[in-house]
Amino acid sequence: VIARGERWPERWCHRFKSADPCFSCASQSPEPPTSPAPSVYPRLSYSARLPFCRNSAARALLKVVDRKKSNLCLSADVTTKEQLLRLAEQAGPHICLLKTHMDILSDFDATVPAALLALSEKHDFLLFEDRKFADIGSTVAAQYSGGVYRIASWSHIVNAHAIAGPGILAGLKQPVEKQLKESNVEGSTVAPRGLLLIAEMSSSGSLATGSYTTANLLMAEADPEWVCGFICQRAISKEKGMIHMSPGVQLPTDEDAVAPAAAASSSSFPSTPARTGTDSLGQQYTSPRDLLVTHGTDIIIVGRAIIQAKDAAKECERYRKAGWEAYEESLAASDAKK
Ligand code: S5P
Repeated sequence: VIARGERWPERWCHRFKSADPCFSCASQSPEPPTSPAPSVYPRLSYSARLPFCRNSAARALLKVVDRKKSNLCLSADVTTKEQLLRLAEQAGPHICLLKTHMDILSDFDATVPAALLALSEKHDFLLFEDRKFADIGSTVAAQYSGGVYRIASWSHIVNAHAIAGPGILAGLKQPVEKQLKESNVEGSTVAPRGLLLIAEMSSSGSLATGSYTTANLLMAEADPEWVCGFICQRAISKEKGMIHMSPGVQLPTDEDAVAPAAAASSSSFPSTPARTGTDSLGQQYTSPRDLLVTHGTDIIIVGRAIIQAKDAAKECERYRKAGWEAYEESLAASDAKK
């Protein structure tokens, strides 16, 4: 991790076309690129990207995605442990990743992570606590490892806003390094752990744009063993080991109403996805196809569209299928360009 004021290696600063390759120079660049890595085609299959993953959670996730033919992350935003575990059981066979907000459970206790871990093994998916850390390094280290939730002890993936600077990455890494050290002593293996940086948001008026998004990209690529990817609305990194995960996803309820979107016709991704809907609080929705084919992302994150459906398992399968078809189409579009 590169501390504030330290020099960035030149290879990153070339993106800014800056003569002085330092982080503060990068963040004050007068004309920050709005699309940091616009050309992600050619696309590689999930399995072909495995050797490029330097983070353990990225590797574990791509293996699950490939095994289950699912790039669907379910956002299990429910408020009781009973609802959460029932949903995880129903959705389990269809998803690669279960995203939680533990702090919205009204009856959280230590049995919840244990039960989720058991379901994650039973159905072969990973866990992602959507904690959105955003404080200085020493505070996030304590929040990640301790408190009521003890997130580091069970969640394979967590996410953070890079707003506080590179110290947040270093702080979150501390508990993981401690687990690693202890496992070396005891000879046990350590479960995969990885961090996603929130480089862009799905909500209307989000401030995570332009040079802020670019700074996220630089911080992530400076520590690929710890950072497994991004929360974003389009592919922003050319690093094949980095995973792009996109929330704000909804399919039309009437499948026949799906409009045929334009095929990915150029090697650059438009900077804004085509919005298919909103909620009353600024959330914006996009189709899986727009995210995967047109904008080059890898994982779709779906919440209320599934959890409020009459039959959550059936709706999960519909989203899994749509996400997988979009992935296959993105590979075909990539092959067509060769
Ligand atoms: O930019 C973001 C980042 C995240 S992690 N936009 C989001 O919506 N999220 C999360 O994804 C959000 O906290 C919620 O848990 C989920 C989207 O839920 P939905 O019901 O709108 O699909």
